[in-house]
Amino acid sequence: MSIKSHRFFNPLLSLCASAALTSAANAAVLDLGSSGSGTLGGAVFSTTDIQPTGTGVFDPFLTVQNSPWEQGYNGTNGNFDTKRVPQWNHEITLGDLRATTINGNNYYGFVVDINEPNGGSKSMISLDALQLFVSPTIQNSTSVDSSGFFNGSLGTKVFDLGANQVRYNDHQHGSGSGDVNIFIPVADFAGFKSTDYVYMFQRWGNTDTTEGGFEETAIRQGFVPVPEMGTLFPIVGLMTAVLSTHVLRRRKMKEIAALQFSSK
Ligand SMILES: [Ca+2]
Ligand SMILES: [Ca+2]
Ligand SMILES: [Ca+2]
Repeated sequence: MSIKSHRFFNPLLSLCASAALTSAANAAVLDLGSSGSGTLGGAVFSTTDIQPTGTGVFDPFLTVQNSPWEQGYNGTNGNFDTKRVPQWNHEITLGDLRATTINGNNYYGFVVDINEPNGGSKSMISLDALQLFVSPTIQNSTSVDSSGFFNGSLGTKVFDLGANQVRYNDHQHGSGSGDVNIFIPVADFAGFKSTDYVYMFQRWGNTDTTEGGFEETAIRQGFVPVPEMGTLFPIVGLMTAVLSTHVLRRRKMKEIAALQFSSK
């Protein structure tokens, strides 16, 4: 899959530089370090330490934990290494997701609270598989390959990290705040209904082992796109409206950038 830098992140080139991108013949590794960002297969990954909701409550729909590696998806059958079923590991629907606009592109955002031991080599963790499926019906599969890796279907696959990996160095303290944002293009979900179920499968720890507490994933609350002022004022003040839209968009992008890359 292709790797490309994202213009949205240009103001933080120093951060991007810390996210080392290496590419092999069939796989790419996005190393976020403890503060970085990048794009893999159309998905944007970035580090964060902000709370994923305005209320400060972390509300995961996917919880996995095992060592030295772990996998699971947000079903309610307790398959694989899922934990705290069903309260914090359960189905979600497409209508539950919230869109975030980054550099003019719309993404559905997720935030992962990683819980690895701080310090030493154990703070490293790798995301070695990430797949998203959409289905009008509840799905359940425990199909695995010879390595024990899930290889089943949970409906229509709309995103697959493939052989690529994301690495992260967990320097956050405990649980309850985000570590890594995952932004999946909204376009990947085109044609599905808001009532359709969305399944996210994750496998961690095959490159950098998993230890410590849960890896928990929640829906990232989105940002309301700035409306076209011209549609609000169709006749009067058209030029003013265009200028206002430009100013508002720049302001919104600054807000997003500040939230995404708030200092640790
Ligand atoms: Ca954490
Ligand atoms: Ca680790
Ligand atoms: Ca862990």
